[in-house]
Amino acid sequence: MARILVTGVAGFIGSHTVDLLLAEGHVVAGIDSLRTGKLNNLTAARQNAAFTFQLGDLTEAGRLAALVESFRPEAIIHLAALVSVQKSIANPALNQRLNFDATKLVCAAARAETGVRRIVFASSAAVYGARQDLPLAETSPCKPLSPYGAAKLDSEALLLECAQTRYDIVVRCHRYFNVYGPRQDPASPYSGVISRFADAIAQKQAPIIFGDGEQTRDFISVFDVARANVIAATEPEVQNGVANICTGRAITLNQLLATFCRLRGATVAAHYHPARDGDIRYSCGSPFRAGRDLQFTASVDLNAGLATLG
Ligand code: UD2
Repeated sequence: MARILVTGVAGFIGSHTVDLLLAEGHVVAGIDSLRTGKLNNLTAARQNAAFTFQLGDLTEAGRLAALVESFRPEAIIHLAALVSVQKSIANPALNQRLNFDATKLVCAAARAETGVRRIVFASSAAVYGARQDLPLAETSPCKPLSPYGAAKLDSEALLLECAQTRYDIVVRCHRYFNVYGPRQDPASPYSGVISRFADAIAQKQAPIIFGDGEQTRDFISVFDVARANVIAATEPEVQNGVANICTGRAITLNQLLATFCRLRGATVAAHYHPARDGDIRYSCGSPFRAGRDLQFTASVDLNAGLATLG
């Protein structure tokens, strides 16, 4: 049993991570500003006496330090973020505060005397930019194309530097690929494509495909992502490092929609819109390093994962 602090706990990935931590018997404190997170995502967690929730913005002066001081976590899973490439372009200052300054505060709060021994950080495949050398390995050069990707890459560097030179802590940076699953909010045009397709099919509307639908993505279930987070935060042998959290398998959006239709017994034709500016054509990660470093392999196959959606 460990004491774990989760930032961004009411978000899509945060809430699944806390559910798994609690199921495994850990004691969890969570903080979320509810800027995009939702209290509803924590309905189950909040009924568990091993969970405490704090509403607040962790970048407010002193807030994170006070929480670490009072809760005394052994590990911090830092998921709080501005989770949108497009919003990071529209508002670089907000991106800097939520995606980089917050990481600095997590580093500072994890000084040795507070007892924090591990940090798990939500990085992103966005650090790679539009690379052609697929599957993407962690050794591929990183050329982020957005403030979001740049802040994630800078945060990784800061955390690893902290771990190597200043603090007695282990840092794991998780480069998530395209995460999907229950509780992903379909509300914005920039929400994850699987949540958008699921929502359109449920509303009996035509899903929108940007471009020709032949772009590929490596979709990973949020249940697998939560498991990777829990392993990285709690398994004793884990060492510093960066790893893709992906399946190693990619499909096109046209194949994705066809799979959806087959599973739902629906017949829907997509509306094809012009491709989005800056859209990456092909994306697929190598899962090798997560297997080697964390003994983590994605286990939810896409058909089974799509079936868990409402
Ligand atoms: C994902 C992440 C993003 C960043 C990036 C790094 C999500 C939601 N976003 O962006 O945070 O890490 O990867 O490369 O996981 N699309 C449609 N119809 C829709 C919505 C999307 O065709 O209604 C297309 C979209 O143009 C893109 C693909 O589906 O080609 C995936 O889009 P996305 O927004 O789910 O994720 P992505 O890969 O742009």
